[in-house]
Amino acid sequence: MNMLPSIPGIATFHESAEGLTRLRVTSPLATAEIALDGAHVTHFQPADGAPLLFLSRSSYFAPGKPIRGGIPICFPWFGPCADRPDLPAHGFARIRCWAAESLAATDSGRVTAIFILKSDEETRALWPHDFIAHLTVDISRQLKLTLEIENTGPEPFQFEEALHTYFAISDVREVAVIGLEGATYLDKTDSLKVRELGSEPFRIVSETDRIFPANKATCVIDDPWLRCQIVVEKSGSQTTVVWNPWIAKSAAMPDFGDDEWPRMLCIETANTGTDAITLAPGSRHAMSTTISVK
Ligand code: TA6
Repeated sequence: MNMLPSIPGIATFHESAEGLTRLRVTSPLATAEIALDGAHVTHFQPADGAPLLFLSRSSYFAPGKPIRGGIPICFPWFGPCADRPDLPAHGFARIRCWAAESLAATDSGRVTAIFILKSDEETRALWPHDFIAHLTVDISRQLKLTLEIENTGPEPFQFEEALHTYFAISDVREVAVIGLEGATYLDKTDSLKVRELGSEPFRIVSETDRIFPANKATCVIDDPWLRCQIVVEKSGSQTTVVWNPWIAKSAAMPDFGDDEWPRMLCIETANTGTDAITLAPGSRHAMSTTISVK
């Protein structure tokens, strides 16, 4: 249950029929929406621009169910849990209800919301460590998310994380991804084989699920039909993941329309695998992604 007051006309909390609490931002600079479940940004649209985030029309919107689209938070593991395959994919942060800790707006309409998730008995049963997670959502003509993890326990722990952003595009067969030229990647569609991109901007021509380790590059989605470029900058992140399910995988996902795959592309800001973070007791780690249009 949210206890934070709204900012009338700028940032207001709403309870949905399914029991989800959402923060709706309508500022002169942008509109946005964040579900407290998963501290999940489900919508971002800069003023005089198009929505930048994809959201499946078939997505679940129910407590404990991941939302398909927007910016899911993957923590404390990415993908299946290595030693507990029975546990939810991508960790539990995206299926837990976070609390809104603070909300502020400037005179120019820039809105900053901070959400918090603390370890408890339920999380410790899934992952035996104590932590505090903060997600700061900074909304202006651009969108900046910062995920900060603090180790509040007595022992070091290692975690993976991702801001698993689904971008709204015109047609995945027409866009190019700039910034990863020549980069090494692990191909999840082919037993994690290690491959290298060519010198041309990266185009999607089939199911694509690639992990780029030790990669700090800014990525740009060049969308000729929308006549825009979506810029994805990041800090505190060594892994980039690029994903499009294409035809067969889309048909296998109950919370994703069979015909939706052309209109989305995930460019994920992450720390996974060999880039996983080890945190000493009392220390913190922050990872940010900044999304803008040029
Ligand atoms: O980031 C790509 C990926 O790991 C894919 O392998 C696919 O599983 C995708 O995430 C979506 O995962 P989800 O658990 O949300 O269906």
